[in-house]
Amino acid sequence: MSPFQLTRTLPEDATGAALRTDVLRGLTRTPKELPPKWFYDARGSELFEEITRLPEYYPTRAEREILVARAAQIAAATDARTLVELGSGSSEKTRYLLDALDGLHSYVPVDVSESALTGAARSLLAERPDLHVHALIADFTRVLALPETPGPRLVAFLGGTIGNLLPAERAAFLKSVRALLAPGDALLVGTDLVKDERVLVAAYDDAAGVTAEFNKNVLAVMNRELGADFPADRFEHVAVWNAREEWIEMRLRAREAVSVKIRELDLVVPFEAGEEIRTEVSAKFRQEGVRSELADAGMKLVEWWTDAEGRFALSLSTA
Ligand code: AVJ
Repeated sequence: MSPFQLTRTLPEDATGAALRTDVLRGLTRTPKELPPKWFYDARGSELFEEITRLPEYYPTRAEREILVARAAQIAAATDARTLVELGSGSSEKTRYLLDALDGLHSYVPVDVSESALTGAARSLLAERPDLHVHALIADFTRVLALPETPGPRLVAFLGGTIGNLLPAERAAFLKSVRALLAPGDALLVGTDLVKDERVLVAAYDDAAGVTAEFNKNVLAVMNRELGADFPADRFEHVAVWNAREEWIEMRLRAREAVSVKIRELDLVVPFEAGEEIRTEVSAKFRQEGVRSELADAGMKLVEWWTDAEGRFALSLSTA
């Protein structure tokens, strides 16, 4: 029997309540905005998987290249007995770490998606019946309580998802992660790097239109979950590089004036022609910025690895 435990730290209806709050707040303010986490229903997760295979979307491949090259070094440097993975999703790239960590006792995947957690755990336990998998249904941006598993711990936050947090949110998040670390524990973070604007924009506005469909999926989520009537064909996908903030912004732009009803919020949301909803910020980093953000949260950057083309970085830091 494989030891598998699932702990729910979110109430069953937390997702529904959070969606209502975020939509009410985000669509009644100026400019309009929505948090990117609402892309990821089953369809959105499928579209994201498709994005990771697009020729223009390099981050997934670049990060995989680094993990393949550095997994043994990460294992030697951390000696981790517990791997905690924040926003684990399908846990696909985690395999390289799991395979390299010889003395690993426990794997703690943390995700808001119960289906992603159980699916990933099932296939993992088929291969590694010795491993203790303690999955947490939790929002990684909230303060976490981790199960009692043997140290040292390695906390991994891969994929560049940290770039979805705004600077103040990132600072708070890194402090809460720091609070999870005991002496000897480590944090592994994946960050996409600042590069040529054309390369960045193409990664978020692919020729096949998959990212456009992914972006518009949030409208389908609101239509289904909140009884809204967003006409997806009257919105267009926009991806722009914000050079001052050094982040990519995805937006949905109303092609013409439109008024949207959101039944479950008892709300009518008017859009002027050309008005936009900012649906995602995806920050791009430089080594010095990452070092100083980690330092501000009480951590020390000890390794910085990039892919051969210098597009993406994995950084290892200690408490
Ligand atoms: C999964 C958050 C890292 O920001 O690049 C991909 C999501 N958005 N294409 C990213 C995403 C548009 C992705 N992260």
